[in-house]
Amino acid sequence: MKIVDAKVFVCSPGRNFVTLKITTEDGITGLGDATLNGRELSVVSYLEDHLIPCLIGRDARNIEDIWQYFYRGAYWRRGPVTMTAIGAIDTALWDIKAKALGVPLYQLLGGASRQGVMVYGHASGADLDEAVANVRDYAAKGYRAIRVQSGIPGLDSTYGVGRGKYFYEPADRALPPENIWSTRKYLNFAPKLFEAVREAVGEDVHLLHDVHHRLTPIEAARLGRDLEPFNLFWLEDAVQCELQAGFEIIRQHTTTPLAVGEVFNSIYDCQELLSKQLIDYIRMTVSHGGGITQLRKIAALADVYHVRTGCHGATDMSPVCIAACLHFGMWVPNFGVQEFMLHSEETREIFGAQYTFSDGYVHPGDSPGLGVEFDESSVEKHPYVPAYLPVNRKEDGTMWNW
Ligand code: KDG
Ligand code: MG
Repeated sequence: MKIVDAKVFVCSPGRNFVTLKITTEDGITGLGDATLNGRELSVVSYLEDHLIPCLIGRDARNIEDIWQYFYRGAYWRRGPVTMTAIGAIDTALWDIKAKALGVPLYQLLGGASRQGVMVYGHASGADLDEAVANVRDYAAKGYRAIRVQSGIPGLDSTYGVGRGKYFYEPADRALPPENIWSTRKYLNFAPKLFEAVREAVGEDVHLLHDVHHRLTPIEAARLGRDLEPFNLFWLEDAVQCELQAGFEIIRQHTTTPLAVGEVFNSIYDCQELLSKQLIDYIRMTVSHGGGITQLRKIAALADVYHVRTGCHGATDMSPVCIAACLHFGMWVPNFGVQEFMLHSEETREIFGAQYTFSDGYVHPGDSPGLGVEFDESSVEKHPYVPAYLPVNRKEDGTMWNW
């Protein structure tokens, strides 16, 4: 089953998406998401200039060998650009194989381990009252798990807080805007937010929170401890994750479960966190984590250490990546939760995805492959636009994490 064509499409139906389509000699096509928010064109070049010329003519059935060829074969390993490009090829090849065998992808991975994939929605608000109202709204819609973010009193704008009720974090179509951050204001406010949310929705709903890497380990330890009464499902990206030993400090002080990994791209990025049992959920996703081939190895390693999956699934991953995560989540034994947000209507028109939400769970559908139909003819209507997420500075102007 020779690969005869591989094309990269860039479109911007509200956000930029990079999509790889691979075609075999039998006319079977497979899709991969190659979107790397704010650095999209670097992956386009990596695919078009370096990988696709080496891909044409290979046997699409040899998914593992092709993964190893691109990973081991290049002198330069790892990194978000490389691994997103490899991930897109890998996902497209799994899509092709499942279509060739006439089964939904989760069947090929090992079959269904559950009836549906529990997802978490994003409830946020400009202030505490609006955030609480939106959490109630998500609970009423049937979400069993809800991520809660809120504007912080005294700070003008904070990344992670939605603009619009369901579609948050649109990248700005200009150079990156600058937000101002205060750890003191945040740490004083966050427990009040979760106290109000618990009071509003009770104990049954899982609550999650994303810190976007903004604390130091001892600050994160304090936050984890202060949030213990509100029984979080997870506290995400509490600190920047380059210094993995930092997590030991957090662990010494709190039983709040920790999630990390949306910016990881290699199994070596999480090996220490997993083997030392420093986290509870691994956030790596199919597109940035080197595809399904690497993610299933990471999940197997995580399982040994009681760590469960929680794939990144914000709206800067296209429906192709979300579908792949949902198939993965149907099968993976140590599944935790899947992030899930509504894509814009224009995005849903271009990427006809089969997955459906019901009662807090999403099912990927049962058509062969990923279950995503990509409408190439609409791509031209939505050309690429340079766009960036904000950067973060402390109140005195010092550059900070987000
Ligand atoms: O591109 C970055 C976003 O996907 C990210 O900031 C969203 O942190 C995020 C999340 O958990 O969804
Ligand atoms: Mg996050």
